[in-house]
Amino acid sequence: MTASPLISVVIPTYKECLNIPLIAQAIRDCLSNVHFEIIFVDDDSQDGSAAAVEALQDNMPVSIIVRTGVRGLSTAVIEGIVNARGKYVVVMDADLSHPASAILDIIALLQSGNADFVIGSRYVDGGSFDENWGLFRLLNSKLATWLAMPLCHVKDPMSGFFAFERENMPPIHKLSPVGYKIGLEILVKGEFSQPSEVPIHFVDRQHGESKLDFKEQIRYLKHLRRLYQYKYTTLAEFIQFGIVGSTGFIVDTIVYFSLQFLFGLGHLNARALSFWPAVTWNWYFNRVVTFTNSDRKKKLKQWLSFSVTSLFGFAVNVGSYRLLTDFVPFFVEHKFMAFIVGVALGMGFNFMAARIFVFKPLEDEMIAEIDSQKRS
Ligand SMILES: Nc1nc2c(ncn2[C@@H]2O[C@H](COP(=O)(O)OP(=O)(O)O)[C@@H](O)[C@H]2O)c(=O)[nH]1
Ligand SMILES: [Mg+2]
Repeated sequence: MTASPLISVVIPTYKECLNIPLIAQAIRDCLSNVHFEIIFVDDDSQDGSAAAVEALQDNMPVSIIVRTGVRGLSTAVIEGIVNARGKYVVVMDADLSHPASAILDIIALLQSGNADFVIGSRYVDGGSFDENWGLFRLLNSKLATWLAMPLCHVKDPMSGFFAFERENMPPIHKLSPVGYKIGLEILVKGEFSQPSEVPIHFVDRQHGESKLDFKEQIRYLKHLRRLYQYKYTTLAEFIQFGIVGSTGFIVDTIVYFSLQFLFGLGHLNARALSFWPAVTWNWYFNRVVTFTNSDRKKKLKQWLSFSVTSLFGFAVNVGSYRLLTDFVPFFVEHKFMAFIVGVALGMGFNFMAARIFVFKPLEDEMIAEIDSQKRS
């Protein structure tokens, strides 16, 4: 086996046979003095991509992995990285949108020790993209970028052009990319502390079609949710718990009034009964939305323990209201403030009890496994 290359360029491809020789040649021209390899990872395009790579093999160190029966940019990139041998891995698109001429700048930045993850970026000073981006495409890209900002401190986290030292690749079992943005996934889960960006001019593709469609954008939102859940677990859960709780409050209110006005129940009975549909609603949506990364307990048992903790939470809510309005002069005057404090305390109690007793968190490995089962 020959010595390991300095740089492995990983290129996911799907129906890019026209672009393959062009991108390979561009990389070779730019890396003429460097030991490199190019790994194409193709999802069985059947358009002559494999033959196009073979035709190049006499002239340069290129290889192609053809995956059959699977599709997906992110998993293709992971597969390429797993098979890479270089000290540094560069991931880029095949469609010539990413300039090969930036690779050496990117590697130099990694070698300087001033960065541990480098992005070829459209949005830093000196970066740009083709003029003909319509307003919608621009807004779309900006919004998507903006949503990812709190996860990582870079201007172009959506870029598909990025590089890092191969030994810093996060463990595969931690990765659960649901869509296109494998760079963002690696950046967040690899816990890189010095991400940095090199400006590039992003060129629109000349050959072939973009595979980024509306479905991919929805997947991106799901992916973001998971990354937030990963990075800011408790805060993300608390916010979702709050949203679920507010919708549960609406259910509670509707049932409370319906029982009285449609079924003629007294207000105390209505109050006691409306608690149950509301608590069931909250349990269900906390199970499928808020605490998706939790122990998959049997439904009935979990519903019961959720109901019990919610009853305690309700007691905390009403009990604190009672205490404040009986004993604290400020709240005697401002009863609605006591009501708010009671709701907040009850919700805080409910959240902690739900987290600790009802929806126990799973290990990262288990979460990744469940994600991959869902995907397959
Ligand atoms: N292996 C593989 N590559 C893909 C897949 N989807 C897209 N790609 C490649 O990933 C890169 C980026 O895709 P592209 O369609 O250009 O997305 P865009 O640049 O966001 O419009 C290109 O090199 C594509 O050929 C896929 O399902 N599998
Ligand atoms: Mg592209």
